Amino acid sequence: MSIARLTDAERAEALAALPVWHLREDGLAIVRKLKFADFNAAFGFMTRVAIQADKVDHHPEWFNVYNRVEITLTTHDASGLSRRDVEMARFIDAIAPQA
Ligand code: HBI
Repeated sequence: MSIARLTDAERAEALAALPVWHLREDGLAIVRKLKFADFNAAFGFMTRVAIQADKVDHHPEWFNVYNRVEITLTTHDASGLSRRDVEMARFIDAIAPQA
């Protein structure tokens, strides 16, 4: 399914509203690093994200070791960032433990 890549202005606006995410050096993805109480909490979080990802057909690229999770969001079909990444980041921020 084709989806529009965010313009530079849209990307800057989106990032301003996602302060705990940073833009990957190539500008094509956003990244957030999270730390949980333990592995059980981290994997429970990942399970909730996985269910949402499948529901909206938009899947993160992520890394987990013990209580740490690193999430990268990009839209393969847009070869960069799309509104689907912003929507998934907002979902993640809503369920992540508050720092
Ligand atoms: N997930 N992050 C991400 N980016 C995509 O472009 C994407 C996806 N999940 C499924 C999906 N696209 C489908 O629309 C097919 O293109 C695989």
